[in-house]
Amino acid sequence: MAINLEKGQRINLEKSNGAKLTQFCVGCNWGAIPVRGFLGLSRGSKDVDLDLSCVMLDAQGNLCDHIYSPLYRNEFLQRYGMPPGKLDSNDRALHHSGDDLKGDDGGIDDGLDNEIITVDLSRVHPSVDQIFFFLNNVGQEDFSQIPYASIRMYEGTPQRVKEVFASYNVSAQPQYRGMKGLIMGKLYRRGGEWRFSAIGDAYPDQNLCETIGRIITAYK
Ligand SMILES: [Ca+2]
Ligand SMILES: [Ca+2]
Repeated sequence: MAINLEKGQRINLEKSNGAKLTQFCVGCNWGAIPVRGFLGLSRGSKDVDLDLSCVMLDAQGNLCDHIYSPLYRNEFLQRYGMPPGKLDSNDRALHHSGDDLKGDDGGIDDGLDNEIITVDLSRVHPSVDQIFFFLNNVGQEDFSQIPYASIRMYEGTPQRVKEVFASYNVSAQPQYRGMKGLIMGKLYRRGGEWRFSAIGDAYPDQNLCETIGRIITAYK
């Protein structure tokens, strides 16, 4: 049974059969906003560009690696002192499937995640102590306007979900009005083992650099 994550919940990465979860996907599935015209007839949909990203901190809370879209302009990133975007962690333990700019067409759930980060905890560099996963909305909308958006951890591949370990629903709720950045949760080391903490804090951040700054200052 998949765990329905709740804000603040901490879980160890142990499956129901007692085995440890070490290779898995963190995926985000979301829909474009359906646009209705005259008499409620469908007029297509408005694209929604969410970005699933992660940053790695060392034991001192310093930023030591990152994964976010290479489509972010360097001039923009440099203003915040952030390096260029990339889809692989330096240790190759984490890989991003690529920037989806639209969401599911017509807001019709295809059941597949639009952006996925694959994780192999056995390959994470020893200096990485925490890995924060977060979501930013690049467009004008806030999370309350998106028909559905959820984040889940599962075994399998980006194309084929084998077993969902945990999931977290992040959209279409009144408390997300005005919110454009969501710190989903973090993987962290404790006593030589990896654990996961569901953070679930939403903020009116205008871009991912604001969210990264927030993680470094307030969550380390
Ligand atoms: Ca995106
Ligand atoms: Ca989808």
